[in-house]
Amino acid sequence: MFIDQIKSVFNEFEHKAEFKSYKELASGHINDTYLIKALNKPHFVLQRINHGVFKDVPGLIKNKVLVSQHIRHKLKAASKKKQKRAVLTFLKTKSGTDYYKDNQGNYWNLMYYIDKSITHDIVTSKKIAYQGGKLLGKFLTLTSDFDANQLVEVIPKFHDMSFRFNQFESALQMASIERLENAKFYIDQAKLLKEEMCILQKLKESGQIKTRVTHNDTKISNVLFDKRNKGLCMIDTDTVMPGIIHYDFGDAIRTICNTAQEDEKDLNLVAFNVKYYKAYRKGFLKQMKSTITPLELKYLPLAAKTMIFIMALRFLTDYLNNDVYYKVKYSEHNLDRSKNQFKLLDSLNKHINNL
Ligand code: GN1
Ligand code: MG
Repeated sequence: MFIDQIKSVFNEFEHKAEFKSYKELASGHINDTYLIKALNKPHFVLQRINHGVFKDVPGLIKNKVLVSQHIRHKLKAASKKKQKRAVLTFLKTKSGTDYYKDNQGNYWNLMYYIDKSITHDIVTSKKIAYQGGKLLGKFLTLTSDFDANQLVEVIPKFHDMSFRFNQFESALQMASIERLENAKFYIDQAKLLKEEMCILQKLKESGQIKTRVTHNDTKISNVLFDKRNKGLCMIDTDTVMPGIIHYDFGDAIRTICNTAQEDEKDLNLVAFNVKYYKAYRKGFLKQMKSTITPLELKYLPLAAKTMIFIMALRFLTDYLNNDVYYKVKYSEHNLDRSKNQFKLLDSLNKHINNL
């Protein structure tokens, strides 16, 4: 039974807790994540990392452990209690490693669950947006002196637009006639935007915008808040890698400013919320003001556009590839996600001169 498997994996890790129950936390599109309740607190979060998507899981886990240690060290002036709520704490296995590999070749990692925390899929107040921005700014500030050479590039070219266009163009060659037809309007849209959507990548490649340590999956559901909606901790650090701040700012805005869920089918509900953009930006810049360069600042609106677009393109590509990458719940799920992001882009365009 699956519960026995979960329990036995949990017991491979070094802790004194007694397993009580588990529940799947189903918000991610790639990994499997479970909340493990112990007889007594603390509770835990157990993750099975998708090794089809992530080719170097030990490298990925090393990245997140090192980055967490770095952040904890930077927070050493704070109380232990505060530290535990501000950064993820990973547990070691009984044999002293940071991950457990089971006999089917699956990789697992375990961390403490941060108690009395909540997440949001949609932003419902300026406060949440502001706090989210502040927390990302803090994450980037705290990791700004981390030696990026220590990090494995877990998915090479993850946010590289030409790479994503190459994947899209290969998918166009392979796709079924039916899917090509269903997606035609969006395929044409994507082609039209290519040049503009590659601007940030060119600035990165020419060195005009510098590379830093970035989180690379900053959607709002990857931010933990306390019950009063004060930002606590950035979670899901699987994709921590060198990047530019525009990846993180833009990817966050993609979900912060969407008035609906990422896969909402009723496109009338999808719009870009400018007030939340401004609140997020304000919180972000409060933390980043001493390190952000004028050029980085100038390109924040284009970052929002680019990261909404890159997700539209990736969902569309996966649809054309018959859903080989993201978990889907029904056959048009990826196309619906892509349409949603294109609608958001359209709505953002109406406000772009005011951001
Ligand atoms: C994936 O699995 P999850 O939900 O953490 C994806 C992100 C996307 C996100 C869209 C490794 O993240 O890039 O922004 O879905 N992660 C990977 O919701 O591809
Ligand atoms: Mg993720």
